[in-house]
Amino acid sequence: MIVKSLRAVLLASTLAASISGAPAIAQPPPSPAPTNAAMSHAMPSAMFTLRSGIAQGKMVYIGKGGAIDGQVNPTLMVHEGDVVQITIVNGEGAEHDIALPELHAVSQRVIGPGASSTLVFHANDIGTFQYFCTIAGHREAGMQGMVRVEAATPKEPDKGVSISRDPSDLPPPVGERGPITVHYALEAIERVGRLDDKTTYDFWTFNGKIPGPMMRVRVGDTVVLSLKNAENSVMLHNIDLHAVVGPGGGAVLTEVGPGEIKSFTFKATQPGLYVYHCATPMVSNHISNGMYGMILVEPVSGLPRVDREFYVMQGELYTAEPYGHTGLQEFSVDKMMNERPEYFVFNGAVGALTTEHPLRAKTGETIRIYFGVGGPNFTSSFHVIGTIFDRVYSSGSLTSPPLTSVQTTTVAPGGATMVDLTVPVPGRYVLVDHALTRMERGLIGALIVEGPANPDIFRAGDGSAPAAPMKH
Ligand SMILES: [Cu+2]
Repeated sequence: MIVKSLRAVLLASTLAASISGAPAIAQPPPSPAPTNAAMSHAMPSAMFTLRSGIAQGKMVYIGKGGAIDGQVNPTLMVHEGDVVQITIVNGEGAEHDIALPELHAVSQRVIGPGASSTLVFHANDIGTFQYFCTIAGHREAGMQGMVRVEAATPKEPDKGVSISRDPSDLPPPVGERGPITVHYALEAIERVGRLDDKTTYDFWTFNGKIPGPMMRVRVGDTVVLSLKNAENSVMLHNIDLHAVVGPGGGAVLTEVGPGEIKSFTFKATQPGLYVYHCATPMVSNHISNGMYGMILVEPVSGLPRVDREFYVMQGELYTAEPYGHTGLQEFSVDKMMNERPEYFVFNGAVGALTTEHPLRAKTGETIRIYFGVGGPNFTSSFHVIGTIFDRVYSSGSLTSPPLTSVQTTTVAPGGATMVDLTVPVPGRYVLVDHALTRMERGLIGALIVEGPANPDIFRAGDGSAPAAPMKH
């Protein structure tokens, strides 16, 4: 009778996989259990262990480990598509097995305390399926439960780590002091990060963020700069600083392979706001992938004080798939050679300065933005919608008098500008490159200004027509 019922199950189990678990001292079934070669290679994505035992006077399966630990005849929750592995352990000594005939799966019998056996099946259909012991009378005595297969939750694409530097992450003013020696340690880090919601990219960075760290010294300072290339990098990297007077701006002296570290020393001879970047060939590729930042060399007397300072850089990315593609975007050398970027970004990623790190200030505060273009190729027409720059230190020159009352300022690739503004009216102001098509490719930032309304300067009309129509 036992043999007959087991045979019935086995005959029905055309896809059954019966894999003995260690220590497997299970007695072989009366006829060989069919195996599925493909199945035996599949890695289980849901695993359960059930121990036979007695509970409330009944013969049962008891969950062992995980969410089912200690539960009597637990319901095993899995997802559609899971490769499910169930191990049965003989807990009390009587002969048992476990079978799911509807899923064409049955284990070997376990005989004697501690014996175990494992079955594996694919949960291909959504629904509820009975498991039970096929030994005569055991199911009726209590050894039965359910496997519930639920719809698979769609896998969220990997969002990636943030590579966007917070624009308020910059050093404080140098202050009143004479020239000193300043040490900076940079590290070239290649990392997959968030380019957009649902889009990632294999960025190359200085210190893991875009832009790289802002350095801030005084004219006359001596800078000792070390560049390490991370152990797990694939590429060579270096650094070329536009504040440096010397061959390659330091690039040759700092070329480092993975795991290497090199340093060089330079004197900050001229005040200004300067871009730095990696200059390893193909240079434009290294820059586009995120290897740019700025160094501010303050004049002897320092800069006029302001209430808030921000650090923003613009760049563009050349990806194989169009803007908006979901998943990992690959670099496209063809698009780069044709100067056809898919993405334009402030601080490395779409949304970096809107959802992630918007700029924040209060009405009437003096606001300064250190703005640079990493590029590598596109000039920015930098503008903050709804404001006028009080002062623009064009081309990052801090020794020339600033332009005043400027709407939009041109910033070259590998160039910078320092702009001062005040915002008397509260609201959300938008940072753009006024080549506004680029807004549709990710180039947008937000300056959120809080404070009392200022109707003298800005207010809504009452809907009536003007008393004196405009004459031409
Ligand atoms: Cu590089």
